[in-house]
Amino acid sequence: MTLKLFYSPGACSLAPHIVLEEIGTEWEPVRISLKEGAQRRPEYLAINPKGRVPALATDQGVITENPAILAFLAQTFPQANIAPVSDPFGMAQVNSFNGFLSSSLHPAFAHAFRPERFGEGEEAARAMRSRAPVAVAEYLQLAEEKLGGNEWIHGDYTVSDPYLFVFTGWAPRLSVDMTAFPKLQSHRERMMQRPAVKAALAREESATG
Ligand SMILES: N[C@@H](CCC(=O)N[C@@H](CS)C(=O)NCC(=O)O)C(=O)O
Repeated sequence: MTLKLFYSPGACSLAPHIVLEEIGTEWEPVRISLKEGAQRRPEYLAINPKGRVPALATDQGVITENPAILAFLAQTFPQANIAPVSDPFGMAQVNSFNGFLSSSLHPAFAHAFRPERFGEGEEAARAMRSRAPVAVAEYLQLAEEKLGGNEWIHGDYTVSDPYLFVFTGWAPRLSVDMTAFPKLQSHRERMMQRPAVKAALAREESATG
């Protein structure tokens, strides 16, 4: 299977980036700089007409949307043990949490990062920027409670953990006080110890990776 991940440093594409490192299969990273607006260039729109990262090119075609990419990787590489792929209820839990991240937590950040997408004018933008950290904190509280006394969000390590890691990394950009979420902070520290996380972050931070 030939796999190509289109990612941008620091974006939500970090989740499948880490997962590909966990799997250890051969794959090709393709950097799409959001800073430079590369996601809106015709050559990338031909890959993902939505103009967003991540996109995963496979032998069968392109997959977009984090929850779909993460489930595909877990199911394609069951030996990597990154989701309970043969347990429908367990898999539903993973997809449910990933759906929550993609449809609630991520858009809460988007209201601060890209307010022009949701309302017109400076007043609307100001209102969204001021409300976004409150919504983010509410959603992080739900994740904090779900984590409970476990090391990983579903007990065992799954694709949900790198996906959550993306957003706990973004929270300080909205001045969300992460000391209010000690379990999520420990989760972040555990994630940072993983060789796959170190490798993905090193690639994203390098000028050429
Ligand atoms: N629902 C999509 C969201 C993807 C998304 O919004 N990606 C952001 C980066 S985190 C992006 O590409 N933004 C570029 C833009 O909005 O122009 C997913 O979960 O994959």
